[in-house]
Amino acid sequence: MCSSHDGQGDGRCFVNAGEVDIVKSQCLISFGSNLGDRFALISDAAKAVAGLPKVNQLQASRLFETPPIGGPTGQEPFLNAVAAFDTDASAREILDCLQAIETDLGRKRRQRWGARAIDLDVVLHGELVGGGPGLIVPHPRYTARQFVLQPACDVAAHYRDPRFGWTLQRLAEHIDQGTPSLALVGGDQAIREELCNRLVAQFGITTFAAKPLAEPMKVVGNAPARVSHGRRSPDLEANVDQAGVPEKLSGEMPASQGADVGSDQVGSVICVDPEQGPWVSAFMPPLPQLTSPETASVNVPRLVARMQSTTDQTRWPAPHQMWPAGWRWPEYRLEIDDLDWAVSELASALSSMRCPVEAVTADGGWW
Ligand code: A4P
Ligand code: MG
Repeated sequence: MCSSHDGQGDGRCFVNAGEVDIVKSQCLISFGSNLGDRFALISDAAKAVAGLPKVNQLQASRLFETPPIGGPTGQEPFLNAVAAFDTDASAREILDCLQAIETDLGRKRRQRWGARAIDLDVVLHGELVGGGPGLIVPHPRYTARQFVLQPACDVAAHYRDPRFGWTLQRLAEHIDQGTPSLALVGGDQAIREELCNRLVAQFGITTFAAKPLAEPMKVVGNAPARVSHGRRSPDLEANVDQAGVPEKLSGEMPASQGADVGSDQVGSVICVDPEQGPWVSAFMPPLPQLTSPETASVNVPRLVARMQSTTDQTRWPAPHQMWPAGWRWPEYRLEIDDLDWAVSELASALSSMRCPVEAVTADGGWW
């Protein structure tokens, strides 16, 4: 999509404008509306974004109708779409512009995840993993949302998530396979168990508790592996579950980049009845090699839900805290400051992996 002579293959390109090299990023934004004249609102929003001075070559997806996921009951269906464009504006500048457009179009913020005239989010911005106060990029929830991923496949199927490197096409297909499922990682074991207990009690979701392991483990590449000071290869092929599947674990990063995890963070292989429906584990099961057909198995979590506590001072944790180097499995970022909210968000994430997404236009020319 970048028109420069000097594409970097990483979502950025450099355009030589006389003396100065301007870095252009590939940006993906999402549109949602489920209040008022949805079609007029969403097309006015797309026109306004396309008219911004630093937005180049905007391409819109088809428009899709989708049932509301999460939030108060009784909401109308959404119209959803995405747009991809090149820009030399920062993600912060784009968000500021999107919020100004939302305000111009009459958005009132009454209730989180409540019905809204127009919602404009920054999904991806080049290689950015970060943001600042009030800005999180990549968007923390998009990896679970077919109402973002399906439209994204129209115009940005080849974009890659900078955290784990998968294309959006692969991510959309991955979410659609197997069974909606999440493996909780990070935070305290007690909180992960508490979230699972509440998911069972409130939503009847199948959950798996962690079994303590006999020996300390660390995460290497995207999988738990024995802690060792020796050569890496035997460790990378170790299976953490003695009674488990003889699946080779993948190890794409040097062991030194593995994230240390407590022995309560990894557990045994998941064994789900294919009819059982969505599940959540309070631990990280061993993951198959990324190229293995086993990635589609019902026993493999679709996403790793990384739990994150925030404070007023650090609403925005440093990116390395959220996404330590070495992870190669798609992630979902979950704030756990409010456990009630976190439980409903997990249930919504599972629903949004399979929410029906119906195209209502033949192409992206609706605006
Ligand atoms: N913010 C942080 N990062 C970003 C980002 N990357 N892009 C902050 C946009 N905003 C970001 O957003 C809340 C705060 O998020 C803002 O202050 C902004 O600085 P908001 O738009 O004021 O409120 P919201 O949209 O209700 O909250 P939130 O948490 O952004 O909700 P989501 O994730 O956008 O989900 N079901 C269907 N079918 N279709 C939908 O489009 N959307 C939602 C809302 C729920 N269910 C849906 C849909
Ligand atoms: Mg929003």
